[in-house]
Amino acid sequence: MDKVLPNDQQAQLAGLYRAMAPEGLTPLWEALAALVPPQPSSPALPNAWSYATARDFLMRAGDLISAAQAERRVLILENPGLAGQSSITPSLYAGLQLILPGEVAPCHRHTQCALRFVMEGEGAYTTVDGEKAVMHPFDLVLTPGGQWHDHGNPTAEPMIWLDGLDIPTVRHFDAGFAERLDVDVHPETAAPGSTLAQYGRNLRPFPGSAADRRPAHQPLFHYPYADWRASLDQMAAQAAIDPWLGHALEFVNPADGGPVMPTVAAHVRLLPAGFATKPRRSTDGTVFVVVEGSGEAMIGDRALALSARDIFVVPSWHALRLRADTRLVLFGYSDKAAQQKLNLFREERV
Ligand code: GTQ
Repeated sequence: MDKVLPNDQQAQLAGLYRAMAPEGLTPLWEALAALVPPQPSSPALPNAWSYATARDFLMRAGDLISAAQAERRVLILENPGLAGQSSITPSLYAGLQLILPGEVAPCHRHTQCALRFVMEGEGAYTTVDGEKAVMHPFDLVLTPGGQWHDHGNPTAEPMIWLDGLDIPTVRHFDAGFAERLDVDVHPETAAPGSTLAQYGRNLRPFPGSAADRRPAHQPLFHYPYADWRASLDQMAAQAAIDPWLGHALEFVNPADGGPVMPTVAAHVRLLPAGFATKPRRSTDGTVFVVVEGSGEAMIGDRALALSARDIFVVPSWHALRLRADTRLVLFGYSDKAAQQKLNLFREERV
C-alpha cells in the first residue's frame, strides 16, 4: 500500500489486524507490493567463498567426525542473505563434501537431485545405481532423484567435491522422501564407465536388450572434464565468442536434449585472457566454480575477485559482468531447468 492513511484510520486498522490474526487472517493490502513485485528482488546476496578457507575448515571437520558418522561430511555454503536456510539461492543448495582415504559415505536415495563437481582428488567414486563413476578434477557427476548413491575413496588422498542439490525446491513443494539402503555399499551391478560408453556417445543400448538398464528419462550421470574441456577448447578455437557469455556450452540429458536434471541446468564457459563480457541478467540465480584462471565478477555493483577453485553465487536478476585476467574457465549450475518448465525463465542482455 503506497498511500499514507490518516492516523485514526491506521489505529482502527491495526486493531482489526490484531483481532483477526488469531483466526489466521491477514490483510493483503499491507503485503501486496512484496508478494507481487514488479521484478525479482532476491533475498540472496552476491557472495564468494575462498576455496582455501573452506577447505581448511572442511579438513578440520575431517579430524573430528568420520564420513560414516556424519553420513555426509559436508560444509554447507550458505548465502549470507538466507541465514538458517541451508541454501545458496532460494531454490538451490551447495556444499563441499570431503571423503578421506578409506572412507565410504553410505548408500541412500532421495527425491532431491544432486550434482557433484570435483574440486580435488583423483580416483574416488560415486556409485550410481550400482555403477561407479570414478572421479577426476572438474568432472561433473549426477545423482538424479530416486537413484541409489554412495561415495567412497580407495585412494591415499582426500577427495573434495561441490554438491549442488535442489533441496530448497523440494522443501518448497513439501515433496521429499529419502531412504537408506540396508547395506552401506551398493552391490556393483555394472562395470565402471559402461553407461558413458553406451549412452554418452549419441548411442544407447538396443531397446529391450539385456544392456538396456538405465532409467529412460535420465540415463547419463558422468560428464568427464577431459570431454567437456576438449569441446570448450575447440569451440574457443573455431567459434565466434558470445559477448554476454563468452564461449559457453550447456550439459544435456541425452534422453530429451534438455538440461541435465528436471530442476537443474549446468554449463561451462571459457573467457580468453583479457576478455570482458557485457552485462547479462537472468532469473536463474547461479552458482559458479572457477575451474581455471583469475579475473573479476561484477554482480550489480558488487565486485568479486576470482581465483582458481573459488565458488561464487549470482542471485536472480542481478546483472553479471565477467572479466578474465588470465584465461577464465567456469562451471555453473542453476534452477533454469525448473524455471523453463514453469514458464518463469527470463534473461536480458544489455
Ligand atoms: O551426497 O547424497 O551435500 O544427500 C547433501 C545431501 C550431499 C549426498 C549433500 C545429500 C548429499
